[in-house]
Amino acid sequence: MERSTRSGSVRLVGETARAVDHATLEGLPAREISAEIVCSSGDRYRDSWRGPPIDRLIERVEVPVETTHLTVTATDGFRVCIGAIDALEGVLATHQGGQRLSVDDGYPRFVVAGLEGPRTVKNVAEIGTLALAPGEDPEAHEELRLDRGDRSL
Ligand SMILES: Nc1nc2c(c(=O)[nH]1)N[C@H]1C(S)=C(S)[C@@H](COP(=O)(O)O)O[C@H]1N2
Ligand SMILES: [Mo]
Repeated sequence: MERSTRSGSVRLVGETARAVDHATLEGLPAREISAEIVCSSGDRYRDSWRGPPIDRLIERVEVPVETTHLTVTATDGFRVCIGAIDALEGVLATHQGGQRLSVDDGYPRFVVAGLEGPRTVKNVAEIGTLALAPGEDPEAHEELRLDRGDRSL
């Protein structure tokens, strides 16, 4: 599988759906945030992340008014479910520390300041909206443990 080129796209799914290809992503107004990535193994590093803001991206589709959470799914099936208010503060990073991310580095990567490292989704393929009932568990909509031996989550 070719992983070094940015030939993919990111699907936005609300009431309507739309794909934004990687070339388009590069040309959108970007926001830079500083976020600390903390892995549950104890490793941590702080870096700057720049890319199109999630709030501006998702407004390219019709967002249901009942939306409480956003799901962010990667090409490898990894998925997080984040409260919409927090998720909208994030970026779909195309750059890390001023350097353009490669697909092997996780391009494009969902990052929110304060979000735990394991929930910063690399190689985002889809951003969707979800309306959860009060008391419903967002983690039931996540896929953090892929069938891989090298995971330290
Ligand atoms: N698509 C995808 N994103 C992912 C993961 C993954 O397996 N697939 N692992 C997560 C975990 S557990 C961690 S700790 C961080 C690791 O990020 P790093 O390589 O920049 O340290 O990526 C997160 N994002
Ligand atoms: Mo991790």
